Amino acid sequence: MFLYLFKHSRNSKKLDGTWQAIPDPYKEFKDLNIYDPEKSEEDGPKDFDLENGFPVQVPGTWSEQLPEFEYYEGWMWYAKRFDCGNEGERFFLHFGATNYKAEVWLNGERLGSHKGGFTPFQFEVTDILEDKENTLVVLVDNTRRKKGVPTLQTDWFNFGGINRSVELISLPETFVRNFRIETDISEDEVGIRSIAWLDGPDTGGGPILEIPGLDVERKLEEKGESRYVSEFSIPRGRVDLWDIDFPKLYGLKISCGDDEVEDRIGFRSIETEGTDIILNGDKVWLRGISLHEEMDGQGRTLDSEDVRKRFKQIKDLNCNFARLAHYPHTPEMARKADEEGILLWEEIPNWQEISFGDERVQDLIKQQLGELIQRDWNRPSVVLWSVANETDPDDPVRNEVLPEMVEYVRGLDPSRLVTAACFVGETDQGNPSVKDPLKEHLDVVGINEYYGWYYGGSRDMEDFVEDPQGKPIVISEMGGGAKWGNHGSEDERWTEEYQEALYRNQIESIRIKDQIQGLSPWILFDFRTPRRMNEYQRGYNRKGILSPDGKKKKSYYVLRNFYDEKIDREA
Ligand code: GCB
Repeated sequence: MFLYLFKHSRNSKKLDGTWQAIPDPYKEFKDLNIYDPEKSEEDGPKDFDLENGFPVQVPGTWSEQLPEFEYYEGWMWYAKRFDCGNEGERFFLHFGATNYKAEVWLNGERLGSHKGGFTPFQFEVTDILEDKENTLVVLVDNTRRKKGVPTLQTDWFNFGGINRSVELISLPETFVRNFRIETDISEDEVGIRSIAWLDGPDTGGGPILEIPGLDVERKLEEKGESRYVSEFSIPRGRVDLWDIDFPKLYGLKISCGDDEVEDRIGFRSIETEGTDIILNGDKVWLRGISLHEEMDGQGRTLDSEDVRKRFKQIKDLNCNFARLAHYPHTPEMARKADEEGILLWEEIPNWQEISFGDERVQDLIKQQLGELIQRDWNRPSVVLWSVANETDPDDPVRNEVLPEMVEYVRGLDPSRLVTAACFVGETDQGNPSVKDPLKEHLDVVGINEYYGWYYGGSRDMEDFVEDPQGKPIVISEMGGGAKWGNHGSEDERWTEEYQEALYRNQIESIRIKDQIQGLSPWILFDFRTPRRMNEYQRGYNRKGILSPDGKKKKSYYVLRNFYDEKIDREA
């Protein structure tokens, strides 16, 4: 099993800042022959000079920083010089996210490559790293691929670049590679199972887990293959559970020899019971919103202030839930959600026309699921892993592969619920229903429905056929487009009034359905996409209830009032 190197709280040096970037649209340079430190101008003119490329900021996207390369999809060579400047016995280069493919060289040696634009990856560089003047070269390729995840078509902008930080992590020879905390909560006690994985030569002693707020100090016992485990329980009355109204976090430390990691964790249970979703033993209705990871003018590079702004928008809307669509967002989102008491749905870009029959694509799906899950599996806010969005329920290959992915997720993390965003189906009588056979394999069924926008009327969900024996349903998308400031009648598409009426009617139709246990409309704010170019869109999907710069459309208030009422009823 691939094991993500836990990065939070580590001794690391950020390699962010200005890098050199050189576009290579003809894919001329292969295997780093673009970079020849020995070559000088006397050997002839240099057409590509990595010492002197376009200056770009990392983290960041060239699509926003180099106007002449806004829509460019292809190869971009990145280079950065750095001194090590850190003490340590082992060193790793950590990339938060590079879209889509990255191939990496340090001091002329190829470290490897990684596919997938939103998940982290790492290379050990202990034997290659110099104290001074290291040259790091990254070939970033954001070419869309038929056999990629996502595939050729998406409804979001293909921001190319090194979109999250690059860091040099220094570690002792043996270190804690990752850990997972699982909880089992009963009336009398909170059972805690902690697993830690070590990397490096056996130093004799196992890792020690400390949770000072609960007076816990436990030595983990070796279970083979560098895996260490401890199981114990604490009287229920001594533990404050993590909950949406009281997101209690406890400091945690795992140490082993010279290594130590710190985190803040929460104890909570999440399960389903019939058609209900149950958090810490109580039914919870998911008052949610979907969102992309995007900031106007910055692509998908968010700093902590941006994350704070997003959560303010989410909280102001009276949400207790957010769907982080359609790919893994920065890990800071889940850390903030932990603090704010917002439940999260996380997913990978397994979106629409994926080539499910291809084994390499299946491996890519698993790889991205693994990278996301091992990154965020200690976040109490994350309650749902989603395996796919709007894939074809009539494709027999898909119907074999996706259940395997569901099981793969459960194998990696047995403590959370598994979902997928399915297309809404229809009964033979033409009533909305869930027909996707994948529902049998999921814990919670997400359905995307666009009644009143792409088809049907905005009240059609009134006829939704419920299955009292079925599973909880969350409407994972519904909505329609409106340009902020464009006013007219309720019948005129693209007006705020049309969108407002659509929200009102949709909400009236689903609020009376017992099986529907949550809603995350599409979407919090308008986002960039090259597929939407009409006079109201001009490169933006306008289904946001906020404009890209946060101005509220009329639909915003409809949703906020609905959630407000829901809270009142719960109280
Ligand atoms: C969907 C997709 C989402 C699109 C949205 C739309 O069903 O899941 O990625 O952006 O519809 O606006 O059409």
